[in-house]
Amino acid sequence: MNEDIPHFNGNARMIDLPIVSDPRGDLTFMEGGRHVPFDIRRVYYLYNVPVDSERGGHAHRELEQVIFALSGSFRMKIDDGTTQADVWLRNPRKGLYIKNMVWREMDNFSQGAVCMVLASHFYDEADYYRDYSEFLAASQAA
Ligand code: T46
Repeated sequence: MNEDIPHFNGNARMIDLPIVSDPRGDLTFMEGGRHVPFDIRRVYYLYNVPVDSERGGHAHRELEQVIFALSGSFRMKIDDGTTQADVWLRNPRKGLYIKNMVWREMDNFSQGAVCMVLASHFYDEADYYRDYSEFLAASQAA
């Protein structure tokens, strides 16, 4: 069952994926437009991340994403300009859906953590807010 992040009004929520388990191990799958609420245009992953690394520190004008810890764990700090929350990702079948206009920061990577991201658009640097005050002004004007 998918669960809302309190007070995020659908701008962020957890997505639970199916699991098929048998004595050979577990299998999880995701389908664009079904488990993931957009057509998947891009997949990327972060790995070999030093445990003291901090990533993110931006928001997106249009991009929607679902973020998974395929292995290990890390913290996502999310902020839609009004509400802030900390979400720990550590289960490969539970992804964090983040709509556009949500600032995110990532830290507390465990040794060997692998972060996989499904994205609704191709990479476009013009889609990024990398300055928090610019993001905040835009989110409050909306
Ligand atoms: C996000 C978090 C979870 C590309 O060339 N193609 C890509 O698809 C991506 C994602 C990045 N890049 C280039 C752009 C930068 O020169 O790779 C470099 C590092 O990107 P960035 O500093 O944005 O990486 P993170 O880990 O801080 O953020 C990324 C995503 O950009 C972001 O959307 O939500 O992962």
